[in-house]
Amino acid sequence: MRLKSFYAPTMKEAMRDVRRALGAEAIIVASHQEPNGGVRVTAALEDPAFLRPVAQVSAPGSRRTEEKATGDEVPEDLLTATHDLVTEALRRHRVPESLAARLVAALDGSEDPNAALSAALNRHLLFAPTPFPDADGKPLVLVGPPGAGKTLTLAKLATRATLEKKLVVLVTLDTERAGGVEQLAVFTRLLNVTLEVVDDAPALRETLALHRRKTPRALVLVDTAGQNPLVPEDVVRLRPFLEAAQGRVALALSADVDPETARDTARVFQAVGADRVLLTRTDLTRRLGGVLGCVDDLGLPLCAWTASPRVTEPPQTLDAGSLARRLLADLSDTIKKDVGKPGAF
Ligand SMILES: Nc1nc2c(ncn2[C@@H]2O[C@H](COP(=O)(O)OP(=O)(O)OP(=O)(O)O)[C@@H](O)[C@H]2O)c(=O)[nH]1
Ligand SMILES: [Mg+2]
Repeated sequence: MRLKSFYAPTMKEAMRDVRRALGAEAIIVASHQEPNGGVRVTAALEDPAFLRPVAQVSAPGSRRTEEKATGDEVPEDLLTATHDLVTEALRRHRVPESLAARLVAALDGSEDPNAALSAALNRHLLFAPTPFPDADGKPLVLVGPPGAGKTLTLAKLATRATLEKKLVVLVTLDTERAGGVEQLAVFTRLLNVTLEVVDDAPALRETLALHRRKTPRALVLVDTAGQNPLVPEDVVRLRPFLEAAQGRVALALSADVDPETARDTARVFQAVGADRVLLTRTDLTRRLGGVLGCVDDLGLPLCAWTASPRVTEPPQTLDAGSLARRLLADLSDTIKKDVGKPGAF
């Protein structure tokens, strides 16, 4: 995607210039009232050919963008446009001001907004390798509040691994809640995967040791009962299980919770050993700012995300590049609906 800013005394004239220079396909990315009373419109086009020299579009005397032939030099207005686009994307996602300001300040001047935002995210947020167990042979334990998506995420991982003809062992500690075991049993029956139901930490240790001996190459996925983060004594009950598992402990954090709830939740689970965040339910919100502010505050790395209730759609790696693409893609999706309605900005 290429970006360009246009200045004109009125919105109508700026839009006319955009259409003249970039054609009807242009996507309006942002518009701002300038302090001098003019208007600045940032527009984008998927086709990089729009930087071809075109006829003069500025009226004499107005502060408008001059079109520029393609060349090595990055046009000044493209840099401004990247800055505008990222700022707008972060604003729409309600990224907390302090994090947004640091990200914008870290934009490296790349004319590609994805690359620029990705570099800035890499600088200011932490990303861990996915805890998918085939990465290092350790079990993956998912912890989190009720309904965060732990069981579905593990079922997704088991489904993908089974399709790849890998051996999978699912262990559930969710024995108290009515239907907790049955929910996983349905998946494991369908997938023909071993399900171990474990009540206490010594049993977990023995079960895992047994599988390490019997099926050392199996992916071991451990589901836990949802714990209320507002009752820290409940969350602390996880500790002996996590010590027994000696695995990777990821917090399943639902992206569609408010920022304070995300922070309260992550803090409590981090205290018992969760060392990375797997974002769930990301398709249920347009605002990732709350969870991004939370991982920023707590210094917790992000590792993966889910974006579908379907068990056949596996979690994806969440790194700076994929996060930048999501933040900016959401912007262009909403903007496409608003094209031709500059007042919407
Ligand atoms: N749309 C969507 N729904 C999801 C996603 N992840 C989980 N869900 C839904 O969220 C609900 C809760 O998911 P579960 O996997 O049962 O959550 P849990 O963390 O195991 O919950 P407890 O066992 O009660 O602690 C279910 O309706 C899932 O289908 C996701 O990425 N997108
Ligand atoms: Mg569950």
